[in-house]
Amino acid sequence: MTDTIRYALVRPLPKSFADALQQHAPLEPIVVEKAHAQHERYTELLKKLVGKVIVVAVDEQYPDCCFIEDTAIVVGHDVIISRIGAMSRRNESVAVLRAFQELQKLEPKLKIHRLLAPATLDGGDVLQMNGKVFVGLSQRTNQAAVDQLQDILPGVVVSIPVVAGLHLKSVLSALDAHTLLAAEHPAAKQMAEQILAALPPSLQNRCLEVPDAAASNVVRVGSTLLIQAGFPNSEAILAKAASLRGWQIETLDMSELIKADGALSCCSILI
Ligand code: CIR
Repeated sequence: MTDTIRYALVRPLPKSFADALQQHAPLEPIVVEKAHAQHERYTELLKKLVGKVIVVAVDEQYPDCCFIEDTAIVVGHDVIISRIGAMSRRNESVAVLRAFQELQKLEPKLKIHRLLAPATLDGGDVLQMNGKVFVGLSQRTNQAAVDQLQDILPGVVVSIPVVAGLHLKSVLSALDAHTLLAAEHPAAKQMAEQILAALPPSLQNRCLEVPDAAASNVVRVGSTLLIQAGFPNSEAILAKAASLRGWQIETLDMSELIKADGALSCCSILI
């Protein structure tokens, strides 16, 4: 997460969203209209907070295409188009590559790279914090992707085995350069310790825990912190952390996207 975000890429939620991949069937089925409204509110909020929101056209063949975070990562001026781990999602990145090629006309410093087979990587496994790029080795992201990223971004990539959740950021995110936010869960704690140990040393480095896994993934745009609605105990902790830093909180109800394992960060790429 950076402090000055100039662009956000989003992709609308398709009508086929009920067929999105799910690790476990939810108790209640996805209500697509509600999911659509939740995603719209997320997009409208980004439009208020970010200079320019680029909307990549929806593609009904890809029920998961609204989870655009998985298709690319941006580190400084380097854009890395990923090769998504799930076969049914792999070609979602084609339209995102085109959007970045268009953006490159406005921002010629952007350099576009592509991960190549056998690498697979989902952007949800990539956590950027204080100059480091942590890459979760998960069911979706493999060592070949880490190796290719190390060549593209020398000296900053650190791999972390994902021991819980779909992605590294299913149970973790960066609140600020020194504060990692993690779910109160032994596996999240284990991954958080490895991340803290690899950060540039500082007495300020710490981990803030929240009781709900869904609330551990937040998005910060400048001084606004986007958090999940519906988790009051976690919200109280996040509200205090935000107020200490002089930030405002915006709560977003993403209940229907959570049913398809979507976290808050997964619905945008912030540049
Ligand atoms: C999937 O299984 O790929 C989607 N249903 C969820 C992807 C969520 N992505 C993310 O949090 N970055």
